Amino acid sequence: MAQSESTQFDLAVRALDGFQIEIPSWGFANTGTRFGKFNQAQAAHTIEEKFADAAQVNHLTGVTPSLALHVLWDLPNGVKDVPEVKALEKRFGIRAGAINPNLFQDQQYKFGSLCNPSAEIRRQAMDHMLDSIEIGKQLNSRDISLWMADGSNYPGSQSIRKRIAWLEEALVACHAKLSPAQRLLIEYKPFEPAFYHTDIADWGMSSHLARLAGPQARVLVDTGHHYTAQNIEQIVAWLLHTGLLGGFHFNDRRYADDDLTLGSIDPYQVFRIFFELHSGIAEGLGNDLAFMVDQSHNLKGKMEAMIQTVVTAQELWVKAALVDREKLAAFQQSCDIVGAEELYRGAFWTDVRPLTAAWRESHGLQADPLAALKASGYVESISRERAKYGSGVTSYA
Ligand code: RM4
Ligand code: MN
Ligand code: MN
Repeated sequence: MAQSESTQFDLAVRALDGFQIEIPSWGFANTGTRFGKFNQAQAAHTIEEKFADAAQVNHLTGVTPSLALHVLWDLPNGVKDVPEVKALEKRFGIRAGAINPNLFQDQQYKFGSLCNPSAEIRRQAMDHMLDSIEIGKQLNSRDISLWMADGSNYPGSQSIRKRIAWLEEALVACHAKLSPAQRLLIEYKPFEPAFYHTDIADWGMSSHLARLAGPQARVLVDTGHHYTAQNIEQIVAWLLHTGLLGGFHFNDRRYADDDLTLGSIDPYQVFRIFFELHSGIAEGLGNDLAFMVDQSHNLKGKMEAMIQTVVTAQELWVKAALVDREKLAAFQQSCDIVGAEELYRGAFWTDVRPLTAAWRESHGLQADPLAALKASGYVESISRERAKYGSGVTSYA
């Protein structure tokens, strides 16, 4: 029997009330591919502008109260920039989110950071990690989100095992500096910018490092950091089961780390991941997950892309919440394949947009955040204001 409308609305409310998403500062900046960037008039150039844009997204969606920061791009003077960030938090009503150390842009990291054969460069990378941990402490931000570009391009050119040992040593030392409220999230990526081997290439390596580093370390799953056809929901299920799942960088991909907006290529995959999360959370697992966005809006308008992402995430989150897990368990137990599959994909095919719109209205928000953005004139106004920057862009963000 199909669910009644009121059952669906109750499930949607419960799901959406508990669902918040962190957005990244670099999603508002001019970013691009290794071939180039297409500048946008609306792009944010300063941390103040990034906070302003994040506040606008939160104003329109009501579910993005924090902004992930990249140390080099947002706090170029390290801890000295903390007071400015604190002032912005207050002014815009947006919290500083995960702190992302940057161990990939400086020239000395050509052959790696925490895995560099040079002890001196490893120490510099470690100093940056320690600064990042201190920034996190001062901003009361829970997560240090570590992604490294470390790896090698040619077989035989580096000792894979020596680099494992250097990394283990570094992460144990980082963990020892965390406050009890902090966590270390370890992100993996199979390739790029290194093309032969990446030092943390998959969730097995991240899991090992997290376990070894200590109890406050967890794995970060960036949905774009998988090979084509990899079963990401299975990885998520394993990480929930082992208690090692720390959070996500959401985006979508077609070929590699494309950083497209969430659900734009394969919404069913996001649904399948979300279903695993709902069922894990219902069983008391993964209650402290960080849901973050990591996208690069090279062609799409930045504000529009961010709002689309949040709205899509909410829609897929509700769809996954609609799966009747008790019924599904019964189908699974009796090995009724078609029964189980029809129930599962039935939820995916439900049009939940009226439910998400009703939830927004019941929370004093506009039913359609994208239309509300258009009507607000915000994009035109920041584009005019930011015309003063011209078209020169020097760094990735
Ligand atoms: C990486 C990874 C990191 C992000 C950088 C900019 O591919 O996804 O999380 O900080 O890109
Ligand atoms: Mn990422
Ligand atoms: Mn990435």
